[in-house]
Amino acid sequence: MIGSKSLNARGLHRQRVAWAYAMSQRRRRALAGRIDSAERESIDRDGFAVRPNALPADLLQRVRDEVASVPRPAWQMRQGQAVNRVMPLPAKSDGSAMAALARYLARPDIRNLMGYAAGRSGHIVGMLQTIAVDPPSGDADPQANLHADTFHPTAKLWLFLHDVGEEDGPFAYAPGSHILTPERLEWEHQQALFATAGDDRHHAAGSFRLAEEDLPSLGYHGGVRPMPVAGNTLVVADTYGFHRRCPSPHRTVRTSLYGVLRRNPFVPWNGVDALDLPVLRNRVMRTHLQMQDRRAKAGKSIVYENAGTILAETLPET
Ligand SMILES: O=C(O)CCC(=O)C(=O)O
Ligand SMILES: [Fe+2]
Repeated sequence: MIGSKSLNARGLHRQRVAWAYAMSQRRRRALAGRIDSAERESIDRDGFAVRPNALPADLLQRVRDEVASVPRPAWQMRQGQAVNRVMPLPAKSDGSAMAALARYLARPDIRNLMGYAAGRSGHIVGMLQTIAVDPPSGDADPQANLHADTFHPTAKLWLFLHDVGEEDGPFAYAPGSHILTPERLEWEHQQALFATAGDDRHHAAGSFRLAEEDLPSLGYHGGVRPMPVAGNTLVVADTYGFHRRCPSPHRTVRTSLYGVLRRNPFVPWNGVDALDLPVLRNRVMRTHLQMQDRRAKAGKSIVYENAGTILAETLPET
């Protein structure tokens, strides 16, 4: 339906975008009093919030030690010269620092902040994520193209475990591009009409790409801001705003606690998420990845390939 040209011509996509945005803004107002006012202003204005020294020092140390020394089940996908590796977090408290990271995502301040950024609170699907980029190993990293993840407010978080410098492929975001301007709405309409015909797979799937120089034509005048960070910095972003990963000019490996909050935007209330139920909580990623293994065994196409039990920062084979 999303790809139906005749419905889109009659304004279906435009309507969906406008309605999802308006409902997200209402749900945000309901959450506004529960988050830090400086972080709220940052999300309202820029579309993201940055919190330094996010983990308590002792937990940070345990997490760093564990990531460097304890192998865990990993899955990965290669996108050109970038390898995106994920490791599910334990669903139950097992005394590990990884289990403590899963609990961190359930903290009310993190849930509310992510809910605010996403325009709807709910269960944050968490994992350890390592991005390894080795420029000679393949084509350009597709995530280095400026894009919006979907057609409505939605949130991601990265808690970077180590410093990420300007030259280390930091996250970058176009400040203010999470705001639905009349120009953006018109652009969404045009994209829906033509995207399915285009040859960019990501674009055709609804994650619309945009050339950096076209930002001003959508009413966004803040450019694209790379976000190099010190280790232990939390970045929460509404990924309806345009963002990308900066290309790494040299080989880089970057590990973070990564969280995704993406919900149906057409429901009036916050919370009420089946994924919060104890039987499902913190199991989404592992279940998804185990299903990938079953598909692989059956010879079906997969996104994430089983990488065995390894250290997060093991360099991928080229
Ligand atoms: O890894 C990054 O810096 C951004 C990747 C991205 O676009 C995403 O995770 O949605
Ligand atoms: Fe993205």
